[in-house]
Amino acid sequence: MRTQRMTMAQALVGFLKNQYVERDGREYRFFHGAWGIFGHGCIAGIGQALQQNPDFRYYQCKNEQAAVHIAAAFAKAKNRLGAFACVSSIGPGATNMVTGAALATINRLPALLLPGDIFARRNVAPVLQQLESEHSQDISVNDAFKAVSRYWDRINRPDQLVCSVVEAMRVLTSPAQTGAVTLALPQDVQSEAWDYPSEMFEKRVWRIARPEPDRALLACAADMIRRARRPLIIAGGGVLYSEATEALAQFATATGIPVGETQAGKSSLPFDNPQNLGAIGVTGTPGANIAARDADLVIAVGTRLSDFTTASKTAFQNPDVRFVNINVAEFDAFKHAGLPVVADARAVLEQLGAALAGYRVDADYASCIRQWKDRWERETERIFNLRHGPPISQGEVIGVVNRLSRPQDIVVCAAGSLPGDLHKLWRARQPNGYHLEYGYSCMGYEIAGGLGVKMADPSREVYVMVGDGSFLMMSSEIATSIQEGYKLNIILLDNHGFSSIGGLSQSIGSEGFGTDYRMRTGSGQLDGDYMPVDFVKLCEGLGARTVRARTREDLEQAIEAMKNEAQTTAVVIEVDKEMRVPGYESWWDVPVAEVSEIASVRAARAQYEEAVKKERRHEMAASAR
Ligand SMILES: Cc1ncc(C[n+]2csc(CCOP(=O)(O)OP(=O)(O)O)c2C)c(N)n1
Ligand SMILES: [Mg+2]
Repeated sequence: MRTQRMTMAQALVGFLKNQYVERDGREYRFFHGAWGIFGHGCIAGIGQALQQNPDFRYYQCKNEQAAVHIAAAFAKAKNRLGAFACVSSIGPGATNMVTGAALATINRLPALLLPGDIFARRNVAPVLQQLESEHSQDISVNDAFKAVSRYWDRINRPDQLVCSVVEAMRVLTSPAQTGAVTLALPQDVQSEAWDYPSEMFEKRVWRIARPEPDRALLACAADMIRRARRPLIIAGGGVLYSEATEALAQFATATGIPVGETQAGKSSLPFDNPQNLGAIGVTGTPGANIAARDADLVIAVGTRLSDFTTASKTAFQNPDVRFVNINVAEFDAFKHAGLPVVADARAVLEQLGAALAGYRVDADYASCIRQWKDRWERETERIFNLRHGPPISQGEVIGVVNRLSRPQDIVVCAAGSLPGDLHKLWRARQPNGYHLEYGYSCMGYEIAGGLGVKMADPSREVYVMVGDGSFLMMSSEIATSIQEGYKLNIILLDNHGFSSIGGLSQSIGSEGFGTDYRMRTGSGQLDGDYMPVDFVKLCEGLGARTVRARTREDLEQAIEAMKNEAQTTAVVIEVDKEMRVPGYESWWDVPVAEVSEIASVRAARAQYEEAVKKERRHEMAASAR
């Protein structure tokens, strides 16, 4: 066996840079480099290995959490055919990545995390930043990644690496299993040399399969659809990851079955496709939610059926509703006691289309779909043209950004009130033109995520829409976007606090307590003036040319001007947080205090007790089939 004497870290980098994926006969380099921040726990190991491998580029993030967001966003924008590694020192650098790991795993996005770890040799313990444990020497802070990783290993000897890297690749490239993969790298072992087999550094191509559906299950699915009177498709992120958007459009057009899109699935169809009812669930359109309420068959494609999609299990009220779940992940396919068609979304939609030749929904349903769509277009126009303020309404800001962006451009967002409003209102025109991280809805993802999206396809302009709360949590990667020359267009909506949670607080009777950015006063409460934070200066300080807009006209001008900039720019606009986009035909389960001294809480509890009665136990429906 030919071997090469290398450190464990050198071998790891040597392996990663030779990994490729292939799908539909096209090959892609899998890793596009490593993000990270060096410290004593990695500088002499992975840091040194990156230094001597300039063809595996090192990118310097400003926060390790941001690194993982960049990686997850990049993978999402690449439909999971590309990824980054994320490197950290031991201790706080490592645990900063735990949030990002959870985000990647929950959103089913590949990210390889390489936190430094305490000495395997142990004799110098406790080392700086080590978590000591009295009952075991086999615990470090990196054990925290176990709960949030799809694969986890600690490389205690250099030869272990060979076995672990192939497992890591199996999981990262698996459409059903993918998520965060953590290889914890003890500081001493990173620098230890071993004679690695040379084959480890040869090009390796991981084929991403399109698993075919079981024939009997497919026939059963076709039969269930033929018998349905009010079928509805839910398009989840799996439609995009499988690149099944064309197949979905053909299937929906041929059958006349309408489509509701989840946050991850939005942009599966262009907004003006006649079958597209738009957003579904808690942040859905009235048409999609009425269709869900009455549906006798839900065809769930590539969705996890999260509570935002199922309206906390209240969305489907037809007593006879059944589910056909088309999903590459068995776990998701079995949800709601559905018919589990465990297969690739594109393969199933194509074959199901053929099996349903000649089938169409009845004229009555088709006419409902047209009316719902027309009404929603009118409602969107109303919200886009409120002419409220200043401060302007958030819906109007969305309208301006949407109208002035090109069809191929991408809006990026994650947390706050924007995701719900964007889900409803954003008119997506091309696949992946809508990028919402709503599996973890992680404040702080927006700017870092925007950078990952831009890197995945620099030809598309990226519009990052971010609330003041999210911005204050993590804006650091503005500096990185300037450093790397990837342009972001940032629209910062300042409403002096948390419109989303403030609204939620009102709805549970708590009157917005603790959700405004106000000064503490003599009353002992946060009930003073708004905090004097200057977001224009903050953006400028990080290197982004920034303007303040007050009116709709200011905003239009600012966005037009952004188009002529080569580097990251920002516009800061105050929005009226009370001028909310309403909810439509939906509900979300946030349990209200069962007892309280406050009357408004008691009133909210009474309403809650009524609403919660609508929750259904779909998983129990199997016996009725
Ligand atoms: C890391 C993190 N912490 C807390 C939350 C809970 N949360 C969701 S939205 C929100 C407020 C976001 O504020 P902002 O970005 O200003 O958006 P707005 O609600 O004002 O639209 C909070 C605290 C979260 N989603 N993520
Ligand atoms: Mg806010």
